[in-house]
Amino acid sequence: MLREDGRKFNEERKIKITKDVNIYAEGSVLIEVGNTKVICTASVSEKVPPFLRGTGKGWVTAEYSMLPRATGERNQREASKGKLSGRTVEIQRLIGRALRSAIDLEKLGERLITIDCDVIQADGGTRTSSISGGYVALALAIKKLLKEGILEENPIISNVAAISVGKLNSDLIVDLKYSEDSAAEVDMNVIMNKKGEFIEIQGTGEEATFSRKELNGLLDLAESSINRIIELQDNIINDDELKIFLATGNQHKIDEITKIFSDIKNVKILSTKDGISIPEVEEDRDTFEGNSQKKALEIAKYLNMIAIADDSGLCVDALNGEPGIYSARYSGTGNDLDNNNLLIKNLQGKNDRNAKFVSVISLAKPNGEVYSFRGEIAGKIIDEPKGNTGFGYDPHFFVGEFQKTLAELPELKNKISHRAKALEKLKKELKEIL
Ligand code: ITT
Repeated sequence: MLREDGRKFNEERKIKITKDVNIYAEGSVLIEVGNTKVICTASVSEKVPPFLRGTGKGWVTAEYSMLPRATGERNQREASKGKLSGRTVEIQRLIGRALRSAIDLEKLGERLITIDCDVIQADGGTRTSSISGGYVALALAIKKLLKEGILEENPIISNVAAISVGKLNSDLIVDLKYSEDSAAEVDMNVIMNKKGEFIEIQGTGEEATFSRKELNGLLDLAESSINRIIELQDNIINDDELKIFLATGNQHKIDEITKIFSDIKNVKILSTKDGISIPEVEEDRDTFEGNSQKKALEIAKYLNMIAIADDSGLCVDALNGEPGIYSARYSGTGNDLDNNNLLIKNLQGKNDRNAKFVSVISLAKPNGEVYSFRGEIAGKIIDEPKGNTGFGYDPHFFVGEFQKTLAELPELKNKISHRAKALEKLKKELKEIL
């Protein structure tokens, strides 16, 4: 069944959220759901309603209105009537309740956030669009308060989004435009959070009824659609984050580097774990620097995104610096256990066990600029493996200062390792480079 605008039953209209549409409000968006357009602003005030004064708790409230020509025929402004309609009061209470559930009011502290939702064009779903857009405005305002240090702790509990569902000509459909809404037998607004919990369901049969089975079907439609809206909300809220792709196929490196980077604000590390696939880069240079730069540059150009790569390895004194840049392929199988066995075999009868791990991290921009940072850690190779964390040669790499191998130092490794040291240097320069 195709609907009058060609959509499938489970397809919401095209949703576009444009942020920062108002230079004064702490958070603002224009949300467009098909032809429905709503401006949502979030305004922060240090004054709370009287019932909260002195409690340390904050409040989130909402106001809703429609511009006179938001509809096919001009509506008189409620201001000129001097009275809010019952519909307006009901809708703004709903928006306020929904958005309050997104926030830990204690953590917000004694301040008031007012979400104003002004419909500039209505084609059904204005209250649900106000909630989905209002949440983004609210989250942007909170982000600003955190950035300015006015809030120390993030009070957001969860995204909140809403969509309409209904029954039209006995079919269950999602996101009703006005013409569908006015003909629908059943009409329902569903508000949910990111945890998949319901905040409110308003469902009515209009001269019709609906079965339990249909109710379940409607909620399923709403849930899928809300999940998509929440993903969109997050993309908009976080799109000032600089995305850096971590060009490695080594899952351990991804874990270590992502952790070490996690304290940098406004940078999001993406990797193959985010479903982005990258081509294999041949490591044919004869230094860590050369291979590291090659990996970063090729992937930065391929993805048209800033990329970082790590080329690392173990250099053992008694083996003239081997396995070095060949560390991953030392035994030829690419398997950690085989590499370790070969290393210990080649060290038999040798007393000098001094070794170092080297990591060269390179950051490359798609325009070909590249920056490299080297980190090293000294240790000794022991014959018997110890510990079961980390990867590669870690169980044989004994760190004198801690009398343990790197595989026995899960927390500490990310502070003392060659990789951590190279990344610390990169972090210091990051602002300058970008
Ligand atoms: P990518 O090239 O895809 O990043 P890779 O594992 O092939 O992954 P390298 O070419 O840089 O990476 O080889 C690094 C090898 O050096 C790695 O496979 C280990 O054998 C060893 N190595 C590097 N860092 C290590 C660490 O922190 N602990 C243990 N072994 C490490």
